[in-house]
Amino acid sequence: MRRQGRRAAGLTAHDSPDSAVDSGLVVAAHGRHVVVETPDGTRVLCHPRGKKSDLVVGDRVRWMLTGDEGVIEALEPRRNLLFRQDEWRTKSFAANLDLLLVLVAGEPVFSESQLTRALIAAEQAGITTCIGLNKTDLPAAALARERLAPYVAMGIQVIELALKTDPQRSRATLQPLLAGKTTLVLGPSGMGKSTLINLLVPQAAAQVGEISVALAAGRHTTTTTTWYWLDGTRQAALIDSPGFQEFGLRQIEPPQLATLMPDFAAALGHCRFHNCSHRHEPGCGVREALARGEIAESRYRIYGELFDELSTKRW
Ligand SMILES: Nc1nc2c(ncn2[C@@H]2O[C@H](COP(=O)(O)OP(=O)(O)O)[C@@H](O)[C@H]2O)c(=O)[nH]1
Ligand SMILES: [Mg+2]
Ligand SMILES: [Zn+2]
Repeated sequence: MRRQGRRAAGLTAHDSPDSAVDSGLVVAAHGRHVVVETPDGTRVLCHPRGKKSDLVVGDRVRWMLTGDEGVIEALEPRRNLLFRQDEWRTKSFAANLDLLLVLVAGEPVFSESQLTRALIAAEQAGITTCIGLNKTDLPAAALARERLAPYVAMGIQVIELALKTDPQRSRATLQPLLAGKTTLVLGPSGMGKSTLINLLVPQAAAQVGEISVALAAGRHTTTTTTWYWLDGTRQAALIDSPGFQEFGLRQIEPPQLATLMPDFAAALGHCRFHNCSHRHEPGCGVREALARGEIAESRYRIYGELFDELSTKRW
């Protein structure tokens, strides 16, 4: 009753006398169940005020304890948000990221289209990206390395990992990259995401268990985005997120596409037509770059597929 009175009076966190409204970090979210971690590391099950909830892992919130549980009072402005969007819905991965790490491998063969989609979404969201080539112990790594050459050339960091067969070297490669950052790990299944989490987060299983208890929805946790601290001082974190398949990019307008692909962006400004689609127009700087080998054929093919996909009518 007292809390309601204060809210009705329009008081904010700053003028509440006993700081009943606290800051917190969303470490798991499943529908209207949100696990919030306080600055001292306590985790509280919270529910958003109101019907609609669009909170995601990585969100900073203001929340208030009511009984054993909490109510989310406000969402702090997001630095960034990584999401995918198909014709029907938007799916958010996480917010306030420093790095997106996309895991790929030679076996199973990774989809370059999926990789490109993730990189484009991150570019649009203003998030730095890195590609982790895992399973470099396998012969198939040679071809994967070749397929990644265009990405190295366009300035994306590509690191080599053998998470299972050379965990020590892999950890030594990853640690400086991840230090002090919030990193989202994405990758098609089979690339080694779980191996990576288990290598870097010894308490991973326990942390997941704790969250599934808090969410009271154990059966859902494998499909839930999860936040893991990498160190006791809680400076570095990994976010494991499912849902890499069907990476829709409907948030992007077709003319914007080339500007979000660094190898294409470098060739822009040399086209005869200012609204060049880089598909068939004469005097196209992008296609000249393709002819000179500065843009890889695979990238040009993926660009064309994406351009068509984003150009079709939505319904
Ligand atoms: N040869 C090899 N296999 C690996 C490596 N890392 C992971 N694997 C294997 O690849 C399979 C998929 O790994 P997992 O971590 O479950 O992939 P996830 O589906 O991305 O979570 C498992 O059988 C792992 O043991 C590696 O560096 N080399
Ligand atoms: Mg897995
Ligand atoms: Zn052009």
